[in-house]
Amino acid sequence: MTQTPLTTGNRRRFLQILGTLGAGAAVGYPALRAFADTNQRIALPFENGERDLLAFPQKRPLIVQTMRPPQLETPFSVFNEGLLTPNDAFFVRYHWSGIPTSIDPATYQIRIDGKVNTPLTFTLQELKRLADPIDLVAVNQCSGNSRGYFVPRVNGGQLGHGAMGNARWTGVPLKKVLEKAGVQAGAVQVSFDGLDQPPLGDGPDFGKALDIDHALNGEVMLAWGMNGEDLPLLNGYPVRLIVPGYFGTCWVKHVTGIHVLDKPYDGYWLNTGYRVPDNECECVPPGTQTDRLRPVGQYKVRSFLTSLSEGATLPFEREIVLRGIAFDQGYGIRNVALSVDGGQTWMETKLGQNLGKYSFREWTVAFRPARKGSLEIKVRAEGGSGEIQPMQASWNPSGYKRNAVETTRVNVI
Ligand SMILES: Nc1nc2c(c(=O)[nH]1)N[C@H]1C(S)=C(S)[C@@H](COP(=O)(O)O)O[C@H]1N2
Ligand SMILES: [Mo]
Repeated sequence: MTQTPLTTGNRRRFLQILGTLGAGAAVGYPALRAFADTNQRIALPFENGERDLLAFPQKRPLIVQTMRPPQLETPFSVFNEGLLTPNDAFFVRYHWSGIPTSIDPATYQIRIDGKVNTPLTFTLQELKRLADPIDLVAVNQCSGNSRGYFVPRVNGGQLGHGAMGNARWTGVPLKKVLEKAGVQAGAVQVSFDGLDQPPLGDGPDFGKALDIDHALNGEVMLAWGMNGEDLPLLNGYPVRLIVPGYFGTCWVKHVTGIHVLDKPYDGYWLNTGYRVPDNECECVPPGTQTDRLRPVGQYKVRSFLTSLSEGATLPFEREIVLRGIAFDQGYGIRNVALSVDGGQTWMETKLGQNLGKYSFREWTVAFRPARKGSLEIKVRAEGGSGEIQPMQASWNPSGYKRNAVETTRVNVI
């Protein structure tokens, strides 16, 4: 029986910092352990932003938001290393600590049932042979990415900008699987569930649904490959859903059940969690609430400076190349502008290689600081739909979908 490896490299180099992680034992999963080689800490640029860096199985040291369940954020410097986020640096988000710690690919199965002509069960091998595999580069971003920057502060994981990542996903279109089973007339949605469970069995299991047309659009995928390798366990091994342009919350990991529904799904995680104000700005006056909410849905256009961090120093009159990334919900980036005077004047940047409309797009621009002192660098992207990042951040009670122009303060000496 082959199993996915669950321990990180050479244990002797690592100090075991925690015994059991997750009450996983309650649902039959053994505990997952994290290791760290030093007491590494990192400071996110907002109040109470000090975090540990720990290495979980198959992961380099990542920013720990919570241990049980593992919620790990990518250190922002990783986004300056390349356009694809390495698997061992890719962020991790779970809702329940009952996560699988060992999965046997030989016995793993996906069941498709409900409003279909033929309910089917696929093994991993069968899924891989079902249709010609496709590759798609797409950003996975949590709707709570950057929540720590909300002012006034909101409840929930105080994330920096590292709850996102860009990868090349390999799999088959969900459409092919649905066609094989034969979707019947009257189908309205498709729901998905994965192997993870609430630890005591009494919380709402994590599940998500897509409208039938969305599920059949040929772009939504069941993926087993990530940047040319198997998915890491913590990113959904052996198969996860890829929903290009849509927030990570519906990218269900360790998919085992696909249910074609003749009425809208009524799961907690879709209908109660992950909602924003149902108005044009998806916002409310800071500190207020509203009952009129809708699902977080698709990304908004965003851009980041990755080559300099807050507080960096630049030599006076020496030309440097500034570099960063931008993405939107799948129209592709049209342009990225940069300001070094706090937003008064803007210069065009040069867009780099195009890995596809759902991918991070690189931008670069040469800059020679002509004045000593502090500088406010701002980046503003325009998506292919004409959507431009707002200068001012809006506010919503759950701290979702931040997409305002970000500012990096540096000093010229
Ligand atoms: N099975 C399962 N899938 C899940 C979740 C989960 O808790 N369980 N969390 C979702 C959320 S909210 C996000 S943001 C993404 C994160 O994907 P990652 O952990 O691979 O980065 O997974 C999604 N898929
Ligand atoms: Mo998320």
